[in-house]
Amino acid sequence: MKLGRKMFAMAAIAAILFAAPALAHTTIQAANIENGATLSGAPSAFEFSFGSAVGLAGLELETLAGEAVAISFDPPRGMQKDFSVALPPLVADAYVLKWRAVAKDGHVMKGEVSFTITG
Ligand SMILES: [Cu+2]
Repeated sequence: MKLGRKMFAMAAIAAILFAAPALAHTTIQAANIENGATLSGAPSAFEFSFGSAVGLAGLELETLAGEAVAISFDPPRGMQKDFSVALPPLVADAYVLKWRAVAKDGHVMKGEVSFTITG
C-alpha cells in the first residue's frame, strides 16, 4: 500500500504544519485497560479501539512519577481502528499511557490512560 503510506505521511506533515487545535474527532472507545483502572496483575498488552480509523503516531508509557518505561512500539503505517501493543513486564506501580494519533483530516489527537498495578 504505497499510496496509503504516502497519504499518511502527508497527513502527518500537514498536522505538524497546520497544528490546529486538537478537536475531539474520536478517542479510544474500548480498551483492555480503562482509564483509572486498578489491576491486580500486569497486562501483557494494551489493546484499544478508536471510534474511527486513525494513524497512531505515538504511544509512550511512564510511571506516575514521570519515569519513562520502554515499550517496543512500531507505529503502524496505515489508518486503523484497532491496535494491540505489547507491554514489558510491569511491576506494581502507577502508570500513564500517553497516545497521539492523527485523524483523517490531519488533526492531531492526544489522550492518556492512567492505571495502577497492585501486583
Ligand atoms: Cu479535524
